[in-house]
Amino acid sequence: MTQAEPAARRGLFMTIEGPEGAGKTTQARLLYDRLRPSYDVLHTREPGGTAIGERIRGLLLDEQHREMSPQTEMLLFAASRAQFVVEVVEPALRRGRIVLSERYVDASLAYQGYARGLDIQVVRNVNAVATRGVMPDLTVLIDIDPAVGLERARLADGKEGRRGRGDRLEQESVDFFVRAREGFLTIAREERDRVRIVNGNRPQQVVHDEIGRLVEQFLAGRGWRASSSC
Ligand code: Z5A
Repeated sequence: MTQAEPAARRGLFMTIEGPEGAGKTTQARLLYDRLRPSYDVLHTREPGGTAIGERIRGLLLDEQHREMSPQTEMLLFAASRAQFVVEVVEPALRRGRIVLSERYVDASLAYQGYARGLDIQVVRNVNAVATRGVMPDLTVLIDIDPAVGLERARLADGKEGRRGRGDRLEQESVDFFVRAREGFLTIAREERDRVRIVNGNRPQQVVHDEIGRLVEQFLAGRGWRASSSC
């Protein structure tokens, strides 16, 4: 008779959020490089490379879709997220991996809820359906003055010719991004155990040192020891 395999420990789900140009991609890469020698980490960002999610993202960001209603926008982000959860997040968590994602439900609460003006509870409910209740164990919110973030993103676009004059969302007014930032800060105040705020208005390495320490303390608190998991 063969003995049953011990069940793999469920992984950990971490997200990085913040306004446009806050440094999410920069910090996610640095954090991934710091963790991966000792942990089995998946670095991803919505829509996570799913074929369906990529098609939806194209619809969402197409600057010609100016007539898109706020409800359509919310539902499309949620639909993309539903596929991301099923194809990317849940399989990795089942395998005991650490999932590090740039953006998730908080982005919809901040942008479609607080900035666009949709009812926050409706956005929560729609996303509860989309994610089947899969929420991050830890969220790092990189906070930054939206004007600084937008300028950084504009300079990055200029250097790399990445996004031309900006996608549909990037063409919103500064007020829109100010409301989104307030939304992120409100979520952080309401969910202090999950969401940790890091000041993104400092040099990259300083921001990284703080995030790295914070995440390592979190992992140790959950019983994840370096090199014990891979
Ligand atoms: N959106 C939504 O409305 N609802 C949703 O549910 C979701 C998203 C998921 C695309 O999101 C749009 O969709 C976005 C939110 C909305 N709307 N807008 N606008 P996205 O996540 O794909 O893209 P993003 O938020 O626009 O990310 P980003 O512009 O790529 O920014 P970032 O990742 O935070 O920053 P970065 O790429 O790491 O850095 C930007 C530049 O700043 C780059 O040149 C860096 O070298 C530089 N940088 C980074 N850190 C620093 C520091 N510390 N100092 C100086 N310079 C720095």
